[in-house]
Amino acid sequence: MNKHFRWLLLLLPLIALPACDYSQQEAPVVPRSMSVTLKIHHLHMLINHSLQMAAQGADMNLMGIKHGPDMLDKASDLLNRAMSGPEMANMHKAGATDSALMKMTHDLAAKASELIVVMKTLSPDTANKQSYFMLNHSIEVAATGNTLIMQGQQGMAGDVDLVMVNHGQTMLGEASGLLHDVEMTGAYKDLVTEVVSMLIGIPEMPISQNKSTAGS
Ligand SMILES: [Cu+2]
Repeated sequence: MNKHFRWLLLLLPLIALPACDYSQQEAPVVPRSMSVTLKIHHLHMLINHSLQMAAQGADMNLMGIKHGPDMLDKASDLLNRAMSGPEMANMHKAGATDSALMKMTHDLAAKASELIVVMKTLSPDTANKQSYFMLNHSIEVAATGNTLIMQGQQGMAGDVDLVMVNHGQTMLGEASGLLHDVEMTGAYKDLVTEVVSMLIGIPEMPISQNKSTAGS
């Protein structure tokens, strides 16, 4: 056996050890100075990801791909986990209930879960499939744009932050362009339009809010 390869085998358990240890630890203690706004923005990003998964699941339902329902269930699970987990409960216990951003996040989650319920009813028999594909793509694009902007706003990556924010804005523009081009009218389009307009509005930036919300 090659000498170096033997060394590698010996080292493997050592490399794995810290990872195992970490998984048995309690959740990391959140510093008191952590911005509540930043935490809500991250929960908001999880909602965005849930919407991205849901849009893909809805497309799969329309195409009759068997993973569609599973994907939509996972999207619902993630949404519930983000909104009903101990992290959100702790923020509410600490009195972070009244902020505009908290309200917006709850409104978005409620509307997203309403949309996912309807997405679960889509099937290859659904009429106007092309319009549904465009609407689902609009959701996906808007959710991605929203996340890019919030990540760029965190000020973690110097001059790249602006690239993130700018591209996020481009994607939000793309999402509303897609909506505009969909000729189909009705409940599904209305619901998608409401979710997309919520994703276009991001009222508070973590950086500018850090001072006012720190320690709360
Ligand atoms: Cu909340």
